[in-house]
Amino acid sequence: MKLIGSKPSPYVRRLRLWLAAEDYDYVQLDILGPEGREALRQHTPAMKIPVLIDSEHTVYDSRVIYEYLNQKLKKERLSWEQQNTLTLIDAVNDSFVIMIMMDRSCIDNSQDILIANLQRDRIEQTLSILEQKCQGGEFSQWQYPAICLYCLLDWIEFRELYELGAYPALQAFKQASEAQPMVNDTDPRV
Ligand SMILES: N[C@@H](CCC(=O)N[C@@H](CS)C(=O)NCC(=O)O)C(=O)O
Repeated sequence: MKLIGSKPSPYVRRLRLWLAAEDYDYVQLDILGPEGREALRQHTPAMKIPVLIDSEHTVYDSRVIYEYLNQKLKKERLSWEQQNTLTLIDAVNDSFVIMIMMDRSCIDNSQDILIANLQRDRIEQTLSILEQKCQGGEFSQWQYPAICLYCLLDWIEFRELYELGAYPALQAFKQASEAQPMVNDTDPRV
């Protein structure tokens, strides 16, 4: 079994943390460099990481890879509420990716323009709900939703995307999660 990813990607890191106790090969690419793009093209027309290759199956998208592996490894069962939480985490993560891509394309993402306003609205709404869920104990077990949340929060800090001072429960959760397996080994700063 082979996971294709990159070190900074929070979508890849979540799977690496969730698979901390499993035996598999990890292939790291620079997806914006010419060699990495060529390698990625061999595995997915969507040109996004992560990609999982497991004998005859090639699986795209972290959520689908999680479902595929969870069915295979029978690690945990998520409630519909937890599935919704995953959707919220993905939504805010995707919004931050759009903001970064605007910035890298020399589009000022602090402007009052539709694409930036939509992302800011989603980020504000979603982080508030995640703060409430965290206060309510929804991330007390180190299951996939907690792992995804940790990867999002640490990536926000790493990329200096947002000031999380208004979300004390999320900050405390992030700090407490730093002792979990593979967190140090997958730190994008190292
Ligand atoms: N929904 C996808 C999102 C994956 C994603 O956006 N990955 C980024 C890296 S963090 C990527 O590959 N971006 C390349 C691109 O957008 O061209 C998932 O959960 O796997």
